[in-house]
Amino acid sequence: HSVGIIGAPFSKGQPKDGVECAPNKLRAAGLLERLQQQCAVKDYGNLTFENVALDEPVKGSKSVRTVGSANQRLSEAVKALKRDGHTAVMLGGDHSLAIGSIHGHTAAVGPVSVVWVDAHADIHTPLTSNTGNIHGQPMSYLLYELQSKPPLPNFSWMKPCLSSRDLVYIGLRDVDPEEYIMKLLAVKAFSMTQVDQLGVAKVMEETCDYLWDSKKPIHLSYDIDAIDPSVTPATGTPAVGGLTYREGIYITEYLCQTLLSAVDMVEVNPLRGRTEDDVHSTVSTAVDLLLGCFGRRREGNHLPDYSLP
Ligand code: DIR
Ligand code: MN
Ligand code: MN
Ligand code: MN
Repeated sequence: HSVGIIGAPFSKGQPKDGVECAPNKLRAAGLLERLQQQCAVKDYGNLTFENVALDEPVKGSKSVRTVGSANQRLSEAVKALKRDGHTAVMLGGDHSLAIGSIHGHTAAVGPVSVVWVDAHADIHTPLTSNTGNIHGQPMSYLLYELQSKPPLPNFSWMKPCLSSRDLVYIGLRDVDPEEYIMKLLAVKAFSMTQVDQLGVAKVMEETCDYLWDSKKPIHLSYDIDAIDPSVTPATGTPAVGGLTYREGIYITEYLCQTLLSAVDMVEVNPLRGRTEDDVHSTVSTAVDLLLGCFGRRREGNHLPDYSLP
């Protein structure tokens, strides 16, 4: 199988500059060369996005038209990449891009399951959001059960495409009171408390048991802030008490053996680290997580012994 990479240098789903630099930073860290040692890779390059003038807040949410337009382009790009037969890798950019990525994935292959690895639930609606940042809202745009009405400008191209039954959260620890809607919808969620109770191996076993019933292709949406900020500090909204490097990698190694069909890597912000080391640690962890999704084994990637000389 082969991987198709699309860069989405976009930051308007949140207020901090720098997250748009991540796609090129991840490439500069050798992502493509290292992935090519594991599988075929096609780089689709970076998308360019329209800058919408006069994008006044809508019901308190910021840059709605800009985010809507960017996600329309991303959705088309992911759809085309999936139709070319690749596993999709979307390099963000902020997490509002999951709207277009998951929508485009679904448009190409039909309904998917989503594993959302994040400190945050990102399920605010424009009406409940206290920040107005759309990167805290993408799940509410995607879920059938939360179809937001009235419609938002530049979002008429999309329809909700995900059932709450087909979503699993891992790594939650900074969920706002208004996001209780996930409880009403009975969304499967492994907060850091469950990761502590069960261990990451059991969490992944239960995640895949839960999703396996429907056998849908899996979309992994990986927010780098799921990992503990001692490892990945260069991100816009770090939250203490996160996944260790090893837990984070284990999630990718496990999903690699499933019907993994698309991966988002989002919220890496090279301008948020205090030191070069902060940035390096964050970027190289993001690269390692992507390698883990596509076959990198910590035990080493050995040839089967019958092919040894
Ligand atoms: C925060 C979301 N709850 C908000 N923060 C996120 O703005 O609504 N950080 N998603 O990654
Ligand atoms: Mn997120
Ligand atoms: Mn987050
Ligand atoms: Mn919030």
